[in-house]
Amino acid sequence: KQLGLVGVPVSKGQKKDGTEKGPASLRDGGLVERLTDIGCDVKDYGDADFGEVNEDQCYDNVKNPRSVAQGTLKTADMVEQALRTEGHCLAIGGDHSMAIGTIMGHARVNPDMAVLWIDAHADINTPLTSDSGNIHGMPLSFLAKELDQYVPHMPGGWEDIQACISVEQIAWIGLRDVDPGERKIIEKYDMNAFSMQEVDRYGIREVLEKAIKAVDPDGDKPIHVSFDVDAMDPAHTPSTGTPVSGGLSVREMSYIAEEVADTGRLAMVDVAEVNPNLGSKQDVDNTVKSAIDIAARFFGNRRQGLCPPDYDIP
Ligand code: DIR
Ligand code: MN
Ligand code: MN
Ligand code: MN
Repeated sequence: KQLGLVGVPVSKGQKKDGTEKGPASLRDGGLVERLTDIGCDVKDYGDADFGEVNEDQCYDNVKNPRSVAQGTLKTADMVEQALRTEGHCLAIGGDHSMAIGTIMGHARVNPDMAVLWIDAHADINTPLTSDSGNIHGMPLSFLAKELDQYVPHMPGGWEDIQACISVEQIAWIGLRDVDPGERKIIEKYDMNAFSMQEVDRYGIREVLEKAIKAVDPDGDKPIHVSFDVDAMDPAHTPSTGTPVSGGLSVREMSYIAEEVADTGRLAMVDVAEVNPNLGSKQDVDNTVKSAIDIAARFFGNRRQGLCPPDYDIP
């Protein structure tokens, strides 16, 4: 399978330095080799250039709006090119504000995509509902057309960032830290939100089936997975900025990845919020390993094992 790899070294969508080194930590951890070993033909497009914006005052409560917008536009262009050329794309972040650019770029190619947002957090605060002012908690509010009316028009590149998907195209799995404004939005638009309570009630198999049915009822849509590593339990992904206990296990996350891969419709995956500045060396190694393991499962690595087509029993 041909796969474009795009690094999105953004950290200004939240307050902890380090996520800008996420792409390098995943590459150094052997991501490309792992993907190549399972039969992917990986073309590395390098990192989106987030540069430096000199004057980037807050807009209202929103932190670093210009830096994030400018990197977002570059990310969108690279993702669009990778998808048009390779057909599949893996974007490695970077904090989760990366997904504004990846979904924007993806929407230019597949506007009807189904989005599976796998995260402890809903990331659908608007600049006005957000307490933190961190853009990584807001990406879906910029992407969902229905929310345009609630999103103030910010300066510094945001003019060129247009909502490109509908609330109906989004389903969450793994939620366990949702803000009041986010909950209100989920209820108002009757959105497809599967928290850890649903995972406990139905099990991962039924939750995943319901989530996919919700965003892709006829089974014919290209799928975009936006995977925040904090969706998993901090036991497996400790080096992340906003860990929340009680997350998805390795088995639950592996199951999601294998089943989504099995649909044959996976177009793109984001891996967000790996922060190699946080925790011990062991924590960082575990986080990078978990992220690579799951990324590889989305692109064909299976727990049942793989055998190259030309292999014969010696
Ligand atoms: C919180 C935390 N909802 C916020 N969001 C996080 O800042 O808006 N997203 N951590 O990944
Ligand atoms: Mn997130
Ligand atoms: Mn999160
Ligand atoms: Mn607008």
